Amino acid sequence: MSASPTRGTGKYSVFAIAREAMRLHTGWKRAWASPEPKKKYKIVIVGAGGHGLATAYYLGKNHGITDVAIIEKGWLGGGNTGRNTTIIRSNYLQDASAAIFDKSLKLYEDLSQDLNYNIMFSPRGLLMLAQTEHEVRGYKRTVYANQLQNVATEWVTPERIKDMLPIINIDGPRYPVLGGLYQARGGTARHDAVAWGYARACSAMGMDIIQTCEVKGVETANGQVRAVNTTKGRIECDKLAMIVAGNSSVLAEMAGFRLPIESVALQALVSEPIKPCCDLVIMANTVHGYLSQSDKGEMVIGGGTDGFNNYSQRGSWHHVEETVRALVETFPMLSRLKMLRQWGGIVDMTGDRSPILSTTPVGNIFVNCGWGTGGFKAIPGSGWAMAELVANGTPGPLAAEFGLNRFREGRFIDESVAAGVAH
Ligand code: FAD
Ligand code: PYC
Repeated sequence: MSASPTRGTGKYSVFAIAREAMRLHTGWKRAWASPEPKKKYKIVIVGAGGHGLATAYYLGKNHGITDVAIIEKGWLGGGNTGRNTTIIRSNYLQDASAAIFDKSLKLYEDLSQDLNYNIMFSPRGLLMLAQTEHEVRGYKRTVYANQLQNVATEWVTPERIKDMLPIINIDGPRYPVLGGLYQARGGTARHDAVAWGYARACSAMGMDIIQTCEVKGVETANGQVRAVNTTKGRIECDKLAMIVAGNSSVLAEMAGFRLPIESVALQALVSEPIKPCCDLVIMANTVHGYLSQSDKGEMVIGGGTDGFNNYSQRGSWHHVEETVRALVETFPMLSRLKMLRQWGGIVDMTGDRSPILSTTPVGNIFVNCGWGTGGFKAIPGSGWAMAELVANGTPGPLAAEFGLNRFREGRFIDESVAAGVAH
């Protein structure tokens, strides 16, 4: 079934399932290898979240570079990639954002086939509710901008919203629903599967994914990186890509430069499972809440970020209450649900709420961070653009606007409204 016992698993298919069924599923191979690090790699990527793994994948697929290690201090996908609420959309305002987020959405549409791994992409439709006049103006502006960007979104009336989603109360006394920004191609995917699918493909290409290996130091000389010092020893590299989300400032400090990033926890929670009642992804940004229903039937719910900077990867009681209280006027049925569990992830916020894909003051170090509360949807597009940047040493068209120099030059890409999550 596979060329090597530790690299790749052969093609997943109906025939493979049938064959394994015949031999009681004893023939499946591990989806990715777990090697010890080599002394040196051409490219070392720190962070085996979605963005790090996707960068590695497109380095191999688009640029033919496979001498790559992806180093992860915990387990792959165990950071924000495995902690998010999986919303995928591309209804951003600025042209540079629409380009990278829509590229990402297009890659998501075929990703299961491309990776030969079911990422459970579910383009069920995404609706952002307008509950103040200010939001009506803002979202209509986004619809017009999206038309110019060839991103299909539309303005929908409260009556159509009620038709689409019977559980909604559009006549709330404080925040009635005045309309919404709808993207039919938006939806969700299984977050772990995105990480696992990319990891399997990277491993099959011969790349090393090294888990439980923390980068503790970055060795530089003459403005170039030489090696990283890790809990599994020193690893040399020709180029280093730092893709560590909420830990980006910590890594940058090791290499001797600063990033305009603040780290803060974003929390989410799920309810007990119930019958299907919500086949859209809904964001209610005025009240700071959003929800969708998982395949298991749980209502997946999130709110705004914590109100203070922190590195906490856990939930807090008051957040459950605040978030559900905010949503109950518009979704009264939530008041009758038991909440099952909650968690948090450390998100990496920039001042303009747009990401950084950039060269750095150290010649051969590249950084990808600042996706903040919204980077799950960007994983394929970001990986594609970052691979181009790392392979060529200069950004391609998708990454060009997202360099660090924009903060020095005042060319902000303001997406604080489109981010859709209160910070
Ligand atoms: P991560 O997945 O965090 O990966 C970074 C990795 O780097 C981690 O695994 C970490 O362990 C590793 N690392 C850090 N330091 C070191 C070190 N020194 N050495 C080695 N490894 C290191 N986005 C959306 O688009 N839609 C959503 O619905 C959505 N909901 C969210 C809900 C929550 C509760 C949270 C927390 C985030 C949400 N996001 C959402 C944001 C999204 O999850 C992130 O933007 C995205 O997952 C970031 O991916 P990443 O690969 O950059 O980071
Ligand atoms: O970016 O769409 C988003 C999002 C929704 C919830 C958290 N982030």
